[in-house]
Amino acid sequence: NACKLMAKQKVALECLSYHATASTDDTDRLSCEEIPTAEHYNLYSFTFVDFELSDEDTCRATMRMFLQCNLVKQFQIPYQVLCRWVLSVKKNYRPVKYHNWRHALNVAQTMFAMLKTGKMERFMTDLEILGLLVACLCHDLDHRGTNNAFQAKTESPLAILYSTSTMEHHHFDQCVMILNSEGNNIFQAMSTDDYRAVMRTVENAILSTDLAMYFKKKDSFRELVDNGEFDWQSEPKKDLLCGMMMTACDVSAIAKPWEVQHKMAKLVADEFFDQGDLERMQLNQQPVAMMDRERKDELPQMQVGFIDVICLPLYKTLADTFPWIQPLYDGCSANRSHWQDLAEKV
Ligand code: 5BB
Ligand code: ZN
Repeated sequence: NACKLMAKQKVALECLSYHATASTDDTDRLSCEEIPTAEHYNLYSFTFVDFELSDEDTCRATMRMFLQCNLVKQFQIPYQVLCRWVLSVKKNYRPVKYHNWRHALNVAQTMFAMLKTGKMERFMTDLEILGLLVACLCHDLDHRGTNNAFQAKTESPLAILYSTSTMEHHHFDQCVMILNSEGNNIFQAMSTDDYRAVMRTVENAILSTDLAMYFKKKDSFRELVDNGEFDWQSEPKKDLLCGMMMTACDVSAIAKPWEVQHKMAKLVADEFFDQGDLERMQLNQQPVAMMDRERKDELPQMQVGFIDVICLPLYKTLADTFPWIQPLYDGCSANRSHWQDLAEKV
């Protein structure tokens, strides 16, 4: 209909006016550099932290994950194209407080650690591993620091275009847009069948990062695990597993060592508070507690709620079938007692 077309035009104009892909200079520089080892960046560990890495190092660490999974050889990804793609993805994150490029890198690194150290790569084909890493790096592209509810309330062009999972559909669109940009298609050497399959994996994985999707699917995942499922190969089961892994990686800041979790939670809170300010100013609305900077004191209690309702149950279910990812459960559980202590002080 006409309204949808106009929204599409508006979104398209926004995209076009934005300089989307990496420069030749940056691409040449990254492609000439030596890539330090996975151990150098602590990539195999669930305690990986990005704080000390330079922007260049975040790109080199990303390159290392693709090399370490042998994806460059396996899918004949031209090295220069991979470099340009990584830089383009980084460039299409906005400098918001939490949902920025560093968050994307952290999510991808947790996926890498789950696959390798968590020994979950045995359940995945190489094509699925490639799709999952790409999805993690792209899953919050062009995030504006505001959530789906905000898009709906402000009737943003994106919300008119996609009434549900608004931002997640946009993140996937941005991912496709980068891949379709000159010199950025890391999937260019693949057969049509592989191309279709990897895009399916990427789309399912990115759309699964809508927390609403997680709530819709978590019970059927728990049921499979309770029935002792060990064969994850059928398409619906694989999609479900990939979706749960994406959520586990997306919220994995909650399982980091306490000092790191404390800092990350402050970034999450600051981004929420900025949205709360926008709601006050633009919509003349009282924000919910989570977005109200006058209610900072309730943050520890909210983190305990977040851990109890979402994180611990998810990590528990996963660790019940995939015991090597227990460190995520343990890290999260340790942070719960820290937040609980702080909550009792107020
Ligand atoms: C989460 C679900 N939401 C729809 C309502 C609020 N809850 S919550 O009560 O579990 C909650 C989660 C409340 C406060 C929170 O952070 C305060 C700093 C959080 C929280 N969410 N805490 C975190 O450390 C992290 Br990580 C997150 C995830 C934030 C991204 C959520 C992305 C959703 C996109 C639609
Ligand atoms: Zn995310």
